[in-house]
Amino acid sequence: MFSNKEMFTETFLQRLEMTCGKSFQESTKRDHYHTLGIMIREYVSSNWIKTNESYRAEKEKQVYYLSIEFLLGKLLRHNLLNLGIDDVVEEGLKELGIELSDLEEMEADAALGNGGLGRLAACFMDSLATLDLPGHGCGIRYKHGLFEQKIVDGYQVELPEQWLRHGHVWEVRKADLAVDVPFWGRVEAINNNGKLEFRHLEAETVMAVPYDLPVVGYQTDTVNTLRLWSAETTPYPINRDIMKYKRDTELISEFLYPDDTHDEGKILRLKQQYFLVSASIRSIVRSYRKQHASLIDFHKYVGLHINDTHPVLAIPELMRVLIDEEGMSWEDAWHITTNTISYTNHTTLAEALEKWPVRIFQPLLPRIFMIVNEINERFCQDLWTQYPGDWRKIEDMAIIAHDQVKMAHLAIVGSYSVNGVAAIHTEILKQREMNQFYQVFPEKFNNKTNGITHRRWLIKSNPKLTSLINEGIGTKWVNHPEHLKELQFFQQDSAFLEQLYEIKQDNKKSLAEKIKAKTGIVVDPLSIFDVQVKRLHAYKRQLLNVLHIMYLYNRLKEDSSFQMYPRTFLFGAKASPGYYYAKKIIKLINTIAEKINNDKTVSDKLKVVFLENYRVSLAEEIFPASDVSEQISTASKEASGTGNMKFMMNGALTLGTLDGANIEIKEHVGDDNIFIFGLTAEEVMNYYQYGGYTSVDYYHHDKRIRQVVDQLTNGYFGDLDNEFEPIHDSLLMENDQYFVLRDFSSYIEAQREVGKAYADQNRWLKMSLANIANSGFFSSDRTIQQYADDIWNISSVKGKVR
Ligand code: 26V
Repeated sequence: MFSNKEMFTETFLQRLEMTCGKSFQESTKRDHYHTLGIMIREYVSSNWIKTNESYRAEKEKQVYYLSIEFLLGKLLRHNLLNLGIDDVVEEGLKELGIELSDLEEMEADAALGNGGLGRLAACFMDSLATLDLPGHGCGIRYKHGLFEQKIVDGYQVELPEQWLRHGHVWEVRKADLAVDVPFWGRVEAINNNGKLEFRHLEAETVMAVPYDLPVVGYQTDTVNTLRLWSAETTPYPINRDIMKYKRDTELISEFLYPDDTHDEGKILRLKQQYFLVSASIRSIVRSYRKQHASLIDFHKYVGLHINDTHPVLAIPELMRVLIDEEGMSWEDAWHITTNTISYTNHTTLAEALEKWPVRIFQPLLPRIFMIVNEINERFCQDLWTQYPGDWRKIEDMAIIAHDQVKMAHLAIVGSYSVNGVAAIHTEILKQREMNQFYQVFPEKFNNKTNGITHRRWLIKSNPKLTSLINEGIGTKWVNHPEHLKELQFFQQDSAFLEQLYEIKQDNKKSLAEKIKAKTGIVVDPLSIFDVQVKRLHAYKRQLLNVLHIMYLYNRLKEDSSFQMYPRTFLFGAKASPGYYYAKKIIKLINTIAEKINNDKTVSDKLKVVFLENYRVSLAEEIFPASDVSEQISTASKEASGTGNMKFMMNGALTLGTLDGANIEIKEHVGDDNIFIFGLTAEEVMNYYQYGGYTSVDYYHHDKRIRQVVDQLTNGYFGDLDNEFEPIHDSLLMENDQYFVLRDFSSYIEAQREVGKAYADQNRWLKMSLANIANSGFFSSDRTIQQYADDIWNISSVKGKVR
């Protein structure tokens, strides 16, 4: 049906009538979108079935990527591109007077994630299928993804996200494959001929129903599966209060990351985690059992990867299945489990490391708690043998201590591989945060620097740049992105550089139009587009960026001879609903934007725009239109960053600290093609360890700092009832935990260099080209190949399949 334009239009019209029950004349864009989606899914389904059949026939080892987040975004154009039918479809639709881009507008972003961690999982799905690797995703089908952000009077307002309102055309509900997941109740031990057996009684059972999404690889027949679980009531609940049971059950897959500041939210979060792993493992084991008589070789055929600690209950859950359901000994079960599970750490921030109070964990998951307890006791015994008498060490490293279950400790002890997501992050894990574990299990630790799929973040989102690259170096880079390096041949080619310039300008104009339409603000595409888009967090230091803008504004107002290249500062960020400080920063950005954008005396130099509701689909419009990539986290805090890679691949230059993957970006582009400033991770960690930083000194000794900090509270940007006092206090009273003032002067300096470099267009274009040319390393294809080779031990099934 997609082999040529005519066949496509004919089938499309037929299907439209069949699926929507309307004539073409009556039909809407939504009907067209829906019909096209169904056609594509149908087209994919025979390869989907074949892929699964061949995996079974070949008994290929399968890897399951367990993640509480999958930030997929839109799938229509992505699927068309991967299937290689985007041109046929686009042209066919045109014949019918339909614009493909209009249909894309109909699709809601699948926003089942908060930020980098969830988007990484989505990029990995794409790379696994494209590299013909037998790897699948397991997640939760949240009814409401990440909230929709509105800015009202400068403040963030959260609305429930409604991606399922019109259905999700890519999913297939598989009600016959539902599994039961038990909560609460009690465990009874029975002596069966001298062998202790455990039964979980009086549990409240939830039915997990899978919804499968096909994961289509690029130019390959491989179609993997992303299985998202939805919580439903079982047909025969034993419960007294049926309404409460229904509410409690459906709540499990209702929202992504409910607020967990209170116990009720905490229980729900833990329920979600067990729901995900238990449903996934039950269904994996069920299909495994159809192929294998026993589970004794399970680890040879199945890998379970846990994306951060959220799915770490996979460890005790697999133990439970092997012991309670398969009747294995603890030792056999432990051997299998610790050869099945691998774990990625995504942060060293203490407040983000998960711990669960025993008072919540034990009653909710009584059997799982017993198993975690046993794992802990055996681990502590081992430590005692290795470090006899060292109570302190055992207390520090225990999985359960002070009535808390430490999920990261469980993850390290119960898995065979622990990886960080950028070289420096892994070093910090090994040498600092997880050093005690590194000493016990050095062989487990390894690095896998993150990557992004160039198919979405370059080919799909920046078609003009893609064409230019193809004209220059052919298309080999599409399958082997390291070939982007060949673009360096054009360093001296002024015609090529000129085209690169034109493309960036076109992309900036499109974004400028969008900004005008959305906000009414007019921005000049000839100004530098200086962009910071990412979750809002103190450690990412959006505040440093804002203070610098205030500084520029002050200079412009006070010194008529002050020279600067015109700039447009763009922000996009969601603040977690309970994160008070982060919300203040959003209000601050909007407050200074209001004043600056309405001041005619600076309007040819400075604009500030906060883009509402930052999400995958908006990101795809921003990266191609950016000149400067703000990666200004406090060194040592950003595990990797992946936005930095998306900017680079689209020719934006990084202005950043020596943190996360910025360091590797610098190594790949060279020192001359990046702007680095600020403290090193080493210096930051030394300050934390030994003290020596007094933010107030910087305030007193640098009048640029004094001026902007004072302006937070003196009404300069409008009289706002001490609105920004908490920010002011974080800098001066709480000694500026993220070293904003410490790095301020160095940042101003680096920003000045950016302006100077941009003013020399030829120099800038060469730098930009060097960034694109060296971005191949940051393709998630490279990352996933490393996971496949070094951690999972799986290989391409190309040729082996069918
Ligand atoms: C979560 C939270 C939640 C509670 C408030 C504080 C806080 C701070 C950080 C986090 C992050 C959790 C893990 C995470 O999302 N890590 C991100 O993973 C990306 C993919 O590996 C990586 O590029 C980012 O640097 C890292 O922050």
